[in-house]
Amino acid sequence: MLHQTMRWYGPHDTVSLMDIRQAGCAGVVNALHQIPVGEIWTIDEIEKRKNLIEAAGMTWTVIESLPVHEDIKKRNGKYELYIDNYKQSLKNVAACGLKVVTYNFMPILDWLRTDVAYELADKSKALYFEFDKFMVFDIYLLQRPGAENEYTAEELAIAKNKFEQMTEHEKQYVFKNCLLGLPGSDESFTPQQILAALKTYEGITKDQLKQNLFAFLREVVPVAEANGLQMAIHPDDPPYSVLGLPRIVSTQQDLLDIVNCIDSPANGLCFCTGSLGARPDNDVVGMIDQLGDKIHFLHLRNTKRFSNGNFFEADHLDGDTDMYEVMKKIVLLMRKRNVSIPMRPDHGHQMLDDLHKSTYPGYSAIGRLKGLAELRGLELGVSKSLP
Ligand code: DNO
Repeated sequence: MLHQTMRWYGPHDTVSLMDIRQAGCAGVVNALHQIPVGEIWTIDEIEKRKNLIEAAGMTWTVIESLPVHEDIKKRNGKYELYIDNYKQSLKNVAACGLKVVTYNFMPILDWLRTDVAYELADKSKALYFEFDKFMVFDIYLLQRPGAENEYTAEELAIAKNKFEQMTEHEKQYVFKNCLLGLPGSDESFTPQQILAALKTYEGITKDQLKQNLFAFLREVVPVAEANGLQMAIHPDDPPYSVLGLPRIVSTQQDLLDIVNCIDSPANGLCFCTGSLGARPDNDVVGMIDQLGDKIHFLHLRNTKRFSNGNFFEADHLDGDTDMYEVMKKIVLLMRKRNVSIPMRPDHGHQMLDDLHKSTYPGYSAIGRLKGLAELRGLELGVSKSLP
C-alpha cells in the first residue's frame, strides 16, 4: 500500500502534527524552511525536527524540499559552494535516516496561482490559475520589460480587454497572489525583486537551464546514491514558461531527459499529477508506464482545465486526470517494484471550519483530509479488485 503522508510546514503551521496523524498519516513530509536556501542542513537541526515528528507518532522520510540555490540554476556566482553545501546536506539527512529528497528546478518562482481562494459552487475555495489574468499581471501590473513580445496579437487583445474590465480591487488581488513567495513562506516578493531577479536570467535559454540541471545532477546524484537517498524532482507548476523564464520539467520528454541524464536509482521523480495534468498534451496515466521505475514520491491532485491554459484545482477524484487509472497503475507498479511509495494528497479545498482559519494556500487540514480519505479508499478498492 502507499505510504500515506501529509505535508507539514513546521512548528508554526496552524495544522498540527496531531491533525495530520488523525487524518490517518503514517508519515510527515517536511523541510527545514528556517534554513536559508544554499546553507547546510546540520545534523542537529535535522534531528530536532525528526524528534518532533516521531514524538507525534509518525515518521519523517520525505523532505520537501531541499531547495536548490538560484546560483546553481544559473551556474554562476557561488554555485560551486552551494553544490558542496547541497552534498553535505544530503549526507546529513541520510545520516539521520531520511530517504527521499524532493527538489525543483523552477527559476525564481515555485508554483503560481492567480487566485488562492476561488469560490466553488458549494462555497468551498480552491486554487485557480487564470492565464488571462496572469497576462494582465505580467504586462500591466508587473510591467515586465518586453512582456508584450512574448504573447500573440490575440492574447494581447484578450489581456487588454481583461485589464480594462478588472476593478482596482481585482487587480490588486491578482498582483498580490502572483507575488506570493510560495511555498511555506509568509513573505511575498516585491515587484522590484522579481524584475531584478528576471534580469539575472537574461540569456539563459531552456537548453542552457537543462544543461545546468544535468551538471548539478552529475555532481549530487552519486552522493545521494552512495548514501542510499532517492532524489525526486518536482515538475513545473504551471507546466510551461512564465514571465519569459525557461521551464524544463513540464513534459514527458523533459522527465525522460532528466532520468536518462544519469542512470541511477537515486535520480528520480516526484510525480505530481496536478502539475503535469494542467497541460492537455501530457498523458499523465501513460507517463506512469514510461517513468514508473523512477517515481520515488507521489503528489496526487487533480485539475480541471478550461480553454487558454486556465485551470483550477478540482476534487482529488474529479477533474481531467482519471485518478482511478492513475491508482491502478500505481498499485501495479508498487507490486512490480515491491515498494511502498510515499504519497501525499497534494493541496485540498478550503472548506467547513477551515474557511474561518488561516492556513497556507492549498494546505488546509480538512480539504486535504478529504482528498486523502478518498484516495485511500480508492487504493483499497483498486488493490482488492486486482488479482
Ligand atoms: C506546491 C508544491 C511545490 C513543491 C516544490 C518542490 O504545493 O507541490 O511547491 O513543494 O516545487 O520543490
